[in-house]
Amino acid sequence: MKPVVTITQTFPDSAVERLRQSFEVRYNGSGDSLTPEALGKAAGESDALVTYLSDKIDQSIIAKGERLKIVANYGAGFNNIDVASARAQGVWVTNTPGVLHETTADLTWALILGAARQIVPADRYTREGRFHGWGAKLFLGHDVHGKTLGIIGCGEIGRAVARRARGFSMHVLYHQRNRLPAEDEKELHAEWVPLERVIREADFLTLHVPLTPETQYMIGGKEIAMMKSTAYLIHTARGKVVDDLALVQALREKRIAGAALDVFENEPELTGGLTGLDNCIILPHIGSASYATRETMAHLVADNVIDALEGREPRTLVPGWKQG
Ligand code: 8YV
Repeated sequence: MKPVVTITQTFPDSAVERLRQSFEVRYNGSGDSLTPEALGKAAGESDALVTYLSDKIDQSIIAKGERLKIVANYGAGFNNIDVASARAQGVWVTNTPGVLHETTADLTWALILGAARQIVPADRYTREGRFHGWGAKLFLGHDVHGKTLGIIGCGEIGRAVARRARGFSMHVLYHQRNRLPAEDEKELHAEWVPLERVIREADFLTLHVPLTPETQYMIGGKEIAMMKSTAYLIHTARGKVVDDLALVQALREKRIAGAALDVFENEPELTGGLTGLDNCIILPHIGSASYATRETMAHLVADNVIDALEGREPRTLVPGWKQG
């Protein structure tokens, strides 16, 4: 009997086919996530689960995985998985580091530029036939070049965002708990500052921390109140890092210039009031969504599954799996 691999959501064909060569693949290509019941059943019947950020792999699901060897997450973030429970049961947990940071940094920059220059409302205005001639005050925005970019979380994605800032002659401030080595700061032209300073001084404040108990609601009403009134909040990390209700309130009262969000607090549900704001761009969590990157991510997931099911340690175990 071939080992069973369940893929819980849509996945690139080439990676599905690759897994089918050696395993029995149960593939949910419907576009809808599995229900918790279906997920539990799949855990009980599979040797490997390929999961997504929308699959909550908690202790109750892991406990059903009697023959489960690996939960291979299709994404760099893995806050959807109870890693401690998996580890306690000897189930590997992997993610996809090293392959999506440049693509997510590109999207972050699309949001920085899009927010500053009102790309979305200006497009809407034009296509609605409201453009009747050039206007000196039409869609005035803020410059990006020469401004201060504030980065919270300077891992792979934060660093890729910082590197791009050089092309815009920006001053880059960053904050994270562990300061980067001096040579990295030098290469990135980035200056470490305390959290409060990065929030207060940024013209564009961009978030790149993972979601953990420490980072949940790291940006709430108090922090937003510290931001410049001309600043933008750019968010491509995990929804719950920001208190969306506080953000909606601040945007409504125009206490900051705007926001651009690829993620929301209760994804895919939109926080009340968000859609009525014209100073906010909202995207459906597409940070890593380029053809090439999603393909590369999928093959890294497949590598991990193949490693685990052939008895080798998977190549990209999540941080913390080994340390416990
Ligand atoms: C993934 C992401 O596509 O990698 C991440 O952490 O947020 C996205 O790029 C998403 O997690 C799908 O599971």
